[in-house]
Amino acid sequence: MPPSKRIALLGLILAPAALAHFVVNVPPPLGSNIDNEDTAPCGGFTPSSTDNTTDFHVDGDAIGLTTLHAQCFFAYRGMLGTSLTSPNWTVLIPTIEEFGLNSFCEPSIAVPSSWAGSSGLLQIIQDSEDGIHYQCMSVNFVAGKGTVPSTCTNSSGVSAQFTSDNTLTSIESGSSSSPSQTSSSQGTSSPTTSQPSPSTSKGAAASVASLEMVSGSILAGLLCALFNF
Ligand SMILES: [Cu+2]
Repeated sequence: MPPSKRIALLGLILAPAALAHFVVNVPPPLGSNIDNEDTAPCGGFTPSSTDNTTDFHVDGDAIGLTTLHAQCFFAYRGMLGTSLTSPNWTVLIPTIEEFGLNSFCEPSIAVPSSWAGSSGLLQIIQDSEDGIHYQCMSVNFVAGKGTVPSTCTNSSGVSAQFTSDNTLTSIESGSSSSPSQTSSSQGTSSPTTSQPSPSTSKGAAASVASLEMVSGSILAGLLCALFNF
């Protein structure tokens, strides 16, 4: 392919994808930068006193994001405090496999009730075809159950299921340095939160997803080509 044509094609395809691999919308993230999104644990951002800190209800609150991958895995974790020196993450729900682009809402993610009254961090890790991406949110944990904001939605064609993913499992076990860490939310225990609830027809979602995975693979290849210029 001639270089000029290749660049034009890149421009077309990269226009929507240059923003990020995924962006958390609710609660607001520490920050989002595609260039650093593969930097653990928070995509290159560090919590600070000037962060936009929002209340997060321990008995269940919403986490909404936008994904630019047609298929990926998500891990949801949280911790008390904001020091990333030796973070003690707790896995909040089993790994989710998500299909479909754009908005994905987990309406009711719970954290240990003992966290109410403390500040902390939430983290989402995305395992997608072009790598592992991180976002964190600075929150105040508060008692009770939150309501789902109108900005936390599922785009049409989005579906999700609990699953396991070796990459995310190894990240989770690697950072759980303390064996005394509560493991109630790991693996086999049934989640205390509601199931991911996108209510779409699986057949339609699957065929759309497979098409988009093809275009996604092409995109990933072109991204690599771009950065090798
Ligand atoms: Cu990506």
